[in-house]
Amino acid sequence: MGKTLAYKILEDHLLEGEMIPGKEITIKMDQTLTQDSTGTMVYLQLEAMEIDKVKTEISVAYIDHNTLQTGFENADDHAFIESVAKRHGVLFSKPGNGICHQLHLENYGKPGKTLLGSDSHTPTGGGLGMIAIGAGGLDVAVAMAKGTYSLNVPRVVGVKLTGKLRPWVSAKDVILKVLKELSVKGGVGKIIEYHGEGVRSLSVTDRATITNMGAELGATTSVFPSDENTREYLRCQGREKDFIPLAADEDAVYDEHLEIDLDELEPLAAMPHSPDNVDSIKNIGEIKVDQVAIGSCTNSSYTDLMKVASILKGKKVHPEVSLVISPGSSKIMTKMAENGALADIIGAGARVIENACGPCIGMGQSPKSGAVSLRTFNRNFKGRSGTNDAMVYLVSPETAAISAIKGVLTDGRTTGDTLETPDMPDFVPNDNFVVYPEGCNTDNTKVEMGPNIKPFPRNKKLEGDLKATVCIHAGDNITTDDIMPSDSRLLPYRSNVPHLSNYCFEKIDKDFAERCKKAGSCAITGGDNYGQGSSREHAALAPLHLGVKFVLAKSFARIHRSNLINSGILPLVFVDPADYDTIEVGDELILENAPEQVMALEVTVRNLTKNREYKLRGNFSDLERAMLLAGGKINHIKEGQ
Ligand code: MIC
Ligand code: SF4
Repeated sequence: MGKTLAYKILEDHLLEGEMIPGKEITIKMDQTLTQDSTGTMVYLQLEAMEIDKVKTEISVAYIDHNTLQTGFENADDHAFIESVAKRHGVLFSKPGNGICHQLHLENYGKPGKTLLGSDSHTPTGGGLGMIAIGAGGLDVAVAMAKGTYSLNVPRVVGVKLTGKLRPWVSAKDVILKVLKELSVKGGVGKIIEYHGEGVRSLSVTDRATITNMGAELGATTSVFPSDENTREYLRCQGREKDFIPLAADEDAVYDEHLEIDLDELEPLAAMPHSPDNVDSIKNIGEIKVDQVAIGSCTNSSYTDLMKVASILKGKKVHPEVSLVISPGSSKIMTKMAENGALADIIGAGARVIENACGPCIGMGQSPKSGAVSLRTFNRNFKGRSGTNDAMVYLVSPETAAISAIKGVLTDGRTTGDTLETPDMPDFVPNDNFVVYPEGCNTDNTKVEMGPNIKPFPRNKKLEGDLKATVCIHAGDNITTDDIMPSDSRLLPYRSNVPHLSNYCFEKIDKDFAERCKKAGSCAITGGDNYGQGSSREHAALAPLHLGVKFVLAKSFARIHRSNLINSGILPLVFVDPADYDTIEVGDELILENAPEQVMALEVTVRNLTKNREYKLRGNFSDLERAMLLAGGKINHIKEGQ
């Protein structure tokens, strides 16, 4: 029986366990990446593990999320990360160099390697034929300390691509189509593997756009074969030596199938407020646009921005539109300065901002009240732009640029204009933004700790009965942006969980934190796909600080479920989803003899207020059980030392 590419790479890295879907395996992690907003926790945890050098082939600490530095807090975080990176042999990418995923693709990603990143969009590396997985910070800290990562073996969805994309239709439309078909929870527990002759027509940056937004499917990761396009991409980056060809066997067997004819695809948009709320631009119609934002780890590559520049050249941004562009990396910005494309963009009236995440994570450029904002980003959750009533649509760079000129959402094909895909130039290697840790070690490098950096919260050993008051009864598809909002006001406090926890669930229930403080011991209930989106473990750490003991939901998103377990909070799934409807805020719940129940297949929680009994499942692996009993991952590691 032929093998999928995903399983070939996983088997190549297998240290423990068997490749049986749903079973836990431990794999060797070749590379890790962190970014600043999850990074402070990662490096606090790494320090707590008291290791010397990291065990990976390469680990990189990027600064790209909070680069505004409106107070001392961010600069202190950056200095802290840089100092810990030096102590443990981690490369440090200074702010201004670009967005972690774009930079990792350009400089360090290699076909056939594994990568774990403390950011949900780490699967961008799948565009290069890597198994690249997003995880909570603590998992990444452990991957650095031990060079390993444990996960449940995913099933593999084969997406067969045929045909070739037409002008004005792009990689973003491919992934929007997949999202329309599979939904934001369609990828949970799965790897999305692309194959078929259509793959050949997609560049590595096109592929990276597609694997990047596999995160929005909830998938463990997404992967493309490594072929001549991969070799060409690596050659342009001065790294042809890193190329190896990789593909699934001809007769590979996939667990599920999807087929997309690229010839038939049309420009699409994800409408407010979910990446899977997709329709064609033709059907949505010419809605008036107030803001257009181009960039983010999804669509800020050289080829994306060159297409944008060619659309804008000699034209004028519509008077009622604010167009803002954030390039993916310093290399891309440099090239576009050299070849004149930057002048074309600025000449048209676009605002060019720093090579960073910027508006994608609400760090500036919040649109005006009630605005329609077209973004080439990957998430349009309500309020994420920083403006709660903004209507954010996710579109391709081509659609964004032409709409910025016309002032209305526009299907570029209706303009009759031609649009060529630019060739990739040879980039001149430049590592002036990178600080190498050579010569530094734990003895000669001091940790720089600013006053805003507080210790990360630790749970206690699981003991006795867990009695808890329901402090929020949340709905379906709750995002980690809902649980722990992040914007220019809150991002500076990612290293200060006690402060951050005051804003937990703020956007959907502003009284949550106070209610928890009153209750002392609390529970959360949620619907389907609870905790989708970002990898931020703050969405588990803030509830931990507020006294949350367990979360009962219809189903969980992968990374958040792991983050809860890592924090010693029990994620439990209703056996009968109808039980969810019988719960209200204020109900008193009890999970008797918690340590014994955690070891069983089914858990019983009693609702003392409603006099009901609920059956729930944890589906915990042995390792997860051990972590829950110890009160979280760090405690479990310490016990073993
Ligand atoms: C995001 O896109 O939501 C983020 C900000 O990059 C997060 C990480 C974080 O919350 O710091 C992610 O995707 O994991
Ligand atoms: Fe940064 Fe946005 Fe990508 Fe997250 S999704 S890593 S905030 S650019």
